[in-house]
Amino acid sequence: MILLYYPKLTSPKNRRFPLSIMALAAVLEGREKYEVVDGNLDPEPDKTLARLIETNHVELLGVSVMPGPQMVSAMNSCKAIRESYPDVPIVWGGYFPSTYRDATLNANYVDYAVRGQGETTLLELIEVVRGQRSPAQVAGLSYKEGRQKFHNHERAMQGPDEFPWIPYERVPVASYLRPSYFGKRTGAHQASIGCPFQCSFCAVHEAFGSLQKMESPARTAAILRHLVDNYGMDGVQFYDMNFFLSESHTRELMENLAPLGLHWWCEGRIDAISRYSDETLEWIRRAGCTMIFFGAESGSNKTLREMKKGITIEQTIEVAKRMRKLGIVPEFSFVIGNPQNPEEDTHETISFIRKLKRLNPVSEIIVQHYTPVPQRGKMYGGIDGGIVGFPSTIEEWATPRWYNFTIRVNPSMPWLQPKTKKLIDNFETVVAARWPTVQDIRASKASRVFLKTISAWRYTTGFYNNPKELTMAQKWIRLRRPKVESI
Ligand code: B12
Repeated sequence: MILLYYPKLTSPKNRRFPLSIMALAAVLEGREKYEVVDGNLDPEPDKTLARLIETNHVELLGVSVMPGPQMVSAMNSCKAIRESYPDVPIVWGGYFPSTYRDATLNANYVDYAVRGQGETTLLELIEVVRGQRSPAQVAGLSYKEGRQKFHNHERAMQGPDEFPWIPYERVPVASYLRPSYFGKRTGAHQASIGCPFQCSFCAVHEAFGSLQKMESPARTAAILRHLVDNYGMDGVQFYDMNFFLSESHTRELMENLAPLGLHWWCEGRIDAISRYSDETLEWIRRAGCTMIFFGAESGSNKTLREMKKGITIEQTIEVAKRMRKLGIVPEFSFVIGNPQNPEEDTHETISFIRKLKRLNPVSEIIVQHYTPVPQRGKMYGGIDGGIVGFPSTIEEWATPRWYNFTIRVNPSMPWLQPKTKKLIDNFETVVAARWPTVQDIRASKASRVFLKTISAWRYTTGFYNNPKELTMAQKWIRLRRPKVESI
């Protein structure tokens, strides 16, 4: 039996489909005996894993690991399993091992790391553990022999249509369809893999290279139709890194999605949308698009060039205006704190955000501190070799210093003066209070009005210092800030 494990990374009420292991389940279905264990659903996943190991011949435990909370859960579970069942081979896949392959293999409770796309690599790895293939012959695999580590060459990307559908019947679908701004039963789907761009602050191309392959629009619509008809799904979040690749593909996809009557969220690029015709944008609206997440990143064209972002602030302004006309909420995300001039970058970006808010007040704003990740090319901010090396063990990644770095809340970067960091955080607090996110469906109208009222003077005068009363009010009302879903 093959065990597929998705360690806990969020609270039960925020859980979504564990898409990574569901994609792996799709290629095992009908070929291998397997079980799926999701720590976001199962309150005692370690006990479930132990029970499955004791009652079956488990040939491989496959663990999906995103940096941050999920890495910590994966570390704790795998240590326990290795101690009690030392003969079960353990493989980690997902963004953590793809980005930090050596740290992953340094753990004595991880035997293999799968980098990038996992379906075919997993099938070949099963042959390795059965002694039918050498690990050296598996593209995308990292492994160790004694003290030596081996990182095989990258695996060529396969498009979603080359794999079977996810076997939804193998997971409790209804428990994953959650209430959100987009629907009473919101699901998740990824309609493409990879991203062709090479933004020098983003983790995606380190893991997946710079290529994108799309699912055919007819298949995307058929899968969603299955979820609508059989499980009553009424909203969906598309987790693609880049949902709108070309205008012709977008048109075809929208024509396929429109009859489903879904409300949905996705991530799009500002340059792509700014080039689309009014007619295509109208199709996007008609197909049920409610909100689009855009990486606007900075209020300076110089910084955007340094990030290799491929957009301009003029395009962002254009998109903010077009979204307003169309009635789709744009969610603009910013990565603040260019190491070369963090103060200037922060001031320029704050004033740009204020301009966007004037042009389109419903825009949602996400403010993040620049937190470097390994790059295949040069790192944004000219910091190659300049920041202290990344941790070489999973345990060090789990320490508060590196945990806070990973979740991007408090990355403690040497170039960011405490004064500037405070300004960024205070500004975020004031903006989030002045325009409470529509995505928090629990917040009452009265609490929104209250927050807007008490924060108005700060936003109007630009006095962001020490907004304690807003932090307290937000805590008291338990209002959530806009969530970073994907960048
Ligand atoms: C959905 C998502 C989330 C959801 C998780 C939903 C859930 N199921 O509960 C939420 C919102 C909770 C989340 C949170 C975070 N996320 Co997130 N998230 C994503 C997102 C958008 C999609 C992931 C996904 O489901 N993809 C679909 C599946 C099919 O693809 P996949 O996961 O890559 O899996 C494939 C391979 O990786 C591999 N694979 C994966 N697991 C395994 C296991 C085995 C055994 C094998 C063999 C292969 C394998 O095979 C799979 C099929 O090919 C990605 C961006 C993206 N578009 O990929 C970011 C992303 C993974 N998140 C990221 C980050 C940093 C976070 C956070 C740590 C920080 C943050 N503030 O965003 C938080 C941490 C959680 C927290 N509590 O704060 C980063 C990771 C980058 C990095 N290396 O540092 C990403 C890449 C975004 C980015 N561009 O920076 N996230």
